[in-house]
Amino acid sequence: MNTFKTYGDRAKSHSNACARSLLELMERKQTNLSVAVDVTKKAELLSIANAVGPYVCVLKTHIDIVDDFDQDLVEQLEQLAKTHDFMIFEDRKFADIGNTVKHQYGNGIYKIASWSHITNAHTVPGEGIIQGLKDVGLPLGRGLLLLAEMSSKGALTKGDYTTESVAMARRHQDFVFGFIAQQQMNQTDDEDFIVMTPGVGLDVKGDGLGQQYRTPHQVIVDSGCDVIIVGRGVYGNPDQVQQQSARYRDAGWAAYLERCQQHKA
Ligand code: S5P
Repeated sequence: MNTFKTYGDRAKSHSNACARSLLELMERKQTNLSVAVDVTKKAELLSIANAVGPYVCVLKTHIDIVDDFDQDLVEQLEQLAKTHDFMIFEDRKFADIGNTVKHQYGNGIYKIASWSHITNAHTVPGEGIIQGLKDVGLPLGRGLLLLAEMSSKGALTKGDYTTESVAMARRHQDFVFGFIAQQQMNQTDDEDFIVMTPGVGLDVKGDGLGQQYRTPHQVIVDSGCDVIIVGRGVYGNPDQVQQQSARYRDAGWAAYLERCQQHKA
């Protein structure tokens, strides 16, 4: 069992620069909400990013689903990240050999490494994927999350797969600062991986395509995760984006304060 530390305490002692920036931001802005903006039009993506900006620590993108992607979109997203004080996480889920992911991360139309503070990778190809991404991302001060567990029904990310993924992260802590997972992954008091958790919803339990939702309370208090990732729960109703982001921010932060309180008691 780990000694409990606040986001602020962790920011002070974390060895990974990207993790430090994120934890400082969460403490400063009092939010552990990441919004996943999975929309296909540039204008809509920018409008949602602007509306949720004040409430999030991280804005998560799937840049390859945007029909009218251009360089200006990236520049505007970077500007919004500065204005509202959030980090950008391109959810690219790299899954190839090291040499290929180097190009996918740094080159092509999207040049992800040039603008996305955080990205993520599957561990299925083995450790070379981390080294390849690290060659490109570390000199730019970027950070990587490994997909240790997925939220969807029937996911194969369990048992030895998850254990091995954590072991890989442990060997690359200068670049890998945490996981996409459904529970806390630290095994000793020295470890401080950040766990960002998708599959979060307050109103529904699933989406008919395998997604499974838990509440912010279940994720933060019961499972000890750090950041809630919410997509359709926030942007699903276009008239309520701001209200829903405030609602999820409040729920996520209340859950975090409850966890702090439990550990003080
Ligand atoms: O296991 C996972 C990992 C990820 S990154 N399950 C997920 O749902 N995600 C992503 O989180 C997914 O790609 C989507 O962008 C977001 C969840 O969206 P929602 O609309 O279901 O909240």
